Amino acid sequence: MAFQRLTWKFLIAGSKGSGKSSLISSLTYGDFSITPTKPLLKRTITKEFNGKKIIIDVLFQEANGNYEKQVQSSTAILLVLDITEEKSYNFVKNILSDIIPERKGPIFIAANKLDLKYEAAVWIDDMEALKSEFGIEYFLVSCKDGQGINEMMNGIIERLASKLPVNKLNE
Ligand SMILES: Nc1nc2c(ncn2[C@@H]2O[C@H](COP(=O)(O)OP(=O)(O)OP(=O)(O)O)[C@@H](O)[C@H]2O)c(=O)[nH]1
Ligand SMILES: [Mg+2]
Repeated sequence: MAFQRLTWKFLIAGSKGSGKSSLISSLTYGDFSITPTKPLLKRTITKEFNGKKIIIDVLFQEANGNYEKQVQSSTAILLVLDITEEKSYNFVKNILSDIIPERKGPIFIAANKLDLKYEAAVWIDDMEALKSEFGIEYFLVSCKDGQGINEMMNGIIERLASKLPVNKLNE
């Protein structure tokens, strides 16, 4: 079968301690407790679309303080918020207000620490409010116990792949 290889870079941004590094580790090592040692970690995903195999190298980069350049060079932005911290929600809301007007590319939200849902300060109604204000899809996840992580990744990949121009898949 013919195949095509693509590279996508995901920028992972969010408030301090929201779980950015943990999410990158969950997605690449399958274990949130391993501290990423490199600035970019890679996970290779193979998918089939319209009878064509595509191999995607997904690079994950944790945002630093001054991430305007990083935003410009990324395929997608994944915003991480800690559902036990209202300020983490506000942080994401502020990023969205800043970058949405300048950016057409896809943005997703990981509402993290779902294992601590009984201590949640942010819940589904808040996430729905963000979704309707900014038109952004969100996923409830826990890096700690792995809930929702694969579903999120599959959802994001499907969404991005559906935007690939069909002629790109037929090259
Ligand atoms: N209970 C729980 N703890 C989590 C989860 N994800 C991350 N943590 C913990 O939250 C803390 C912060 O996680 P990090 O991944 O270091 O967060 P970060 O956003 O990379 O933090 P900075 O790089 O310092 O901004 C650590 O103690 C993690 O173990 C989760 O899903 N559930
Ligand atoms: Mg970190």
